[in-house]
Amino acid sequence: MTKTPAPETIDNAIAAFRLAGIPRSVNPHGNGHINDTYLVICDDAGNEKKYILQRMNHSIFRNPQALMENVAGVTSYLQEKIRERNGDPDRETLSVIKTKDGKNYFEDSLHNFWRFFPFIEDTYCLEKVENAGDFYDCAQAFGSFQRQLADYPAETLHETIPLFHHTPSRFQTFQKAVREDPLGRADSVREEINFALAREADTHVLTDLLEKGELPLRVTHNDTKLNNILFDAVTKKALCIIDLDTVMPGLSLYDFGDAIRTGANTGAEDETDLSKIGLDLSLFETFTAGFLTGCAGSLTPLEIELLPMGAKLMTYECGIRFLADYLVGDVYFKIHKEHHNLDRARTQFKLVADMEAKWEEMAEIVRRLSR
Ligand code: ADP
Ligand code: GN1
Ligand code: MG
Repeated sequence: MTKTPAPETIDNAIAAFRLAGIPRSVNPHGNGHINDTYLVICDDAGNEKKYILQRMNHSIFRNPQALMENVAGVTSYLQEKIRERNGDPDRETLSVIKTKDGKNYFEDSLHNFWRFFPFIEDTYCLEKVENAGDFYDCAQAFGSFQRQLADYPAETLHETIPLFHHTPSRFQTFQKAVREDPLGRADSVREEINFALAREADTHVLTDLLEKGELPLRVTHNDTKLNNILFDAVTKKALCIIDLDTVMPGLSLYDFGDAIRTGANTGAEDETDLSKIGLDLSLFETFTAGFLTGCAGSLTPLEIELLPMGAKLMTYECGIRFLADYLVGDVYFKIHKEHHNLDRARTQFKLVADMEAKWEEMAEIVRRLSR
């Protein structure tokens, strides 16, 4: 992908879609690490109409067409479920806007891939948990997202990023980055590298159980960070789960773990003062309770027992992904300052260490809530 698309490239993309009104402004929007997201405001006979335009990151998502088939399939399926329970399908899930020639994405002459969603009005998303109630809601929403997709035809889903949460493969990629060390950065981060290497045995705990058939493969979101959920500005309730690019078969523990990694951390993902980073046990408990309710009895006893492991492994995996990206020159995650990925890796490892220190308490919380 080229760095920032030229304004005429963006205009060209906008012109390809069926929108209501005349586009008046286009501005970068949100804090995602992967796609380029813009808020497009149109004037529709005096009324403002807002849209989300995204340039998909096709160096990460190698097959944008397959990805959009997943997103279109999952969103229309969810819309149907929402209609059945008399909800609002225009607000409780995304919908894909078609191009003028009826496709759900547009490829321009520079091989950029673009898509449009209606902007869901009167919503906000959280970068940090502000109160426990929000986090409980979020947990319930992610749990019920998974439950709603339980009978989705999983065989029709394309694997948009192969081995996305296969931690042993992530570990191999990390080892390769350390070995090759193309920027000569490894010596300056030995402590972090050693922290990661010392935990190799953990990397295959979940995948081993999956391979042995002891953990069920489900349709999961796989990127359940806090800012991938929109809250309703009026009711303050979790409204809509977004960022559906990685909806694929996966483990429930991935969705649980990634949300704990982002929401139950006492500090931000890129906090440089590591004394601010730790696991908030009370938020861990809140999220666990909400997730169990959202999953409505669908988790197996082994899945429940392994919830702390899901939290630790997703945090660890994200840490080795950030550190590997730092070592190879920041080619995957968007960075906004020098060493950003290193800062991010450090918070993840600090959080892993804190989870290890609080392991028994985490296990006890899960036991208590599942009795
Ligand atoms: P990325 O994959 O880069 O994380 P996202 O799809 O998560 O991209 O979008 C980035 C941000 O844009 C979200 O965190 C959210 O703030 C905002 N956003 C995305 N889609 C919508 C939408 N349909 N309505 C309102 N806000 C949205
Ligand atoms: C990315 O797209 P975004 O910002 O919601 C990444 C996740 C990481 C996360 C770390 C497709 O999520 O896997 O956990 O950054 N998404 C992809 O913040 O790689
Ligand atoms: Mg996102």
